[in-house]
Amino acid sequence: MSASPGARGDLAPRIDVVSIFPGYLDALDLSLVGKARESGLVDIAVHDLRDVTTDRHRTVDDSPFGGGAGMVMRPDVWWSAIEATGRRPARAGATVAGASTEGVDADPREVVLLVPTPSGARLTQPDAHALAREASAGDVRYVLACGRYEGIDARVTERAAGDPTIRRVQEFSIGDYVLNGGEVAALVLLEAVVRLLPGVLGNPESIAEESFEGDGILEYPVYTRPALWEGLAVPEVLTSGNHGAVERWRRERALERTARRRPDLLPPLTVTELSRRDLAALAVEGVEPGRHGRLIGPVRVRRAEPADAALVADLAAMTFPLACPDSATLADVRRHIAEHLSVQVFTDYLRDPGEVVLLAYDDAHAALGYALVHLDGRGADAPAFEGRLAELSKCYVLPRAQGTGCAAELMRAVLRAAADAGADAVWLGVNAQNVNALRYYRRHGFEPVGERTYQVGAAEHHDHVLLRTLPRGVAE
Ligand code: JB8
Repeated sequence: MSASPGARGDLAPRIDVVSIFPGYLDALDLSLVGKARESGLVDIAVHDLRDVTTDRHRTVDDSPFGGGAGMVMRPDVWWSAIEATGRRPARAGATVAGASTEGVDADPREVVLLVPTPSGARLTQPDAHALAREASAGDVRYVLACGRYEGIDARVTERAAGDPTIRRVQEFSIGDYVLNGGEVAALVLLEAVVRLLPGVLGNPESIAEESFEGDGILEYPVYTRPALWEGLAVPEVLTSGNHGAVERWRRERALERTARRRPDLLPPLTVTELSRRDLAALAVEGVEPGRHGRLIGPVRVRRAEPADAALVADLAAMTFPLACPDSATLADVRRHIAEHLSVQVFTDYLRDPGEVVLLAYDDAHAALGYALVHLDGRGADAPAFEGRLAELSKCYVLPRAQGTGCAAELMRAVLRAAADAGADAVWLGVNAQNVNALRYYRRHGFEPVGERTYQVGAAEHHDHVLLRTLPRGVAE
């Protein structure tokens, strides 16, 4: 039986790695990848780029056109090296690994050129699966081109992309940091892909349990003997023998970790694929389904900056109409937005040290809500109050974030900002028909103290005036 049943017979997945430091790739002799190579499950060859040079100094670089620091790798040298990998004969699978190459035809497979670079697209677990699947189909081989210095002359990938023997050029990055060259990134890609090749892992089921697999969340924490170590006990559920309870505990820890450490991984999870227990575990971390069924949170709040003016004006224009009573006309609402919620108006607020604009957001949504606090709240409609008064002029969240705890997070930040600025109380006006907003303010300690009229376009609306005192000298 062939170890790698490919479309072209028994060719093992092949990767040629080219580098000026082939020694970096010695690690490919070790461990799981080393064993996979020995048993013929994968055919990896490492080449020294300098082997294709013809000058006495074996030159691979030159100074950059347009000036600047450092050196650039020469396109002619790289192209020779890529072409040379095709003259290495294809090696069959497990049965003839390491056989003589004499009298064997050059490798017939199409090439995928893989180029590690900080400017490439981020390599993900789904990418690793796609490469492993493609590699085992048997009609493609890979060339991994490891650059150094300031990188490889850009015409190499351009030339490769236009070559009929090259299926694809894939420039990839392993993360947002800069290495001295592509070798370590190449090792990362190889390790991620080779372990997914058929027959490489002893127990392929173990893959499904790992981080980024299945629904793409982080893995739960793991424990082994001794059950008590350095005064630290293994979580009791794991020694209970109750498999259902173990499964639930692991799922909760995985969701908890993901919400805390990698909230960016949550958006693909939707309400339909989450159990009530899942949702409860996420709620503990401040993550709740929004109206659109996607998860929102953990919600963060920050001070908006002048650069956020357009973002805040958009939020204001989207949310204001929803807070108006049915009697408001579209023309009046539009006039109000144009006059009082424009980018210019918010730019002025954001530059004014007497105004605080807060933005609620989460990892996946640029903005979820905003609040505007006038630190000097002694305006015409202000209630009588002995002490320093701030006005909560605006406090809105997008409909999709309603019912997620976003508004509560925003209110906490509002009260903290007012208290930090020395206010003794915060007041606000709210449309008398906006029962949801009234309930929300009452829930956060605001009490009705009066009435006022509020102008929207040409129409006068009836507002309740609410007041909440702040605990003296405490920011929290
Ligand atoms: C020169 O950070 B990296 C990376 C850095 C590099 C080169 C390739 C990859 C070539 N510097 O992924």
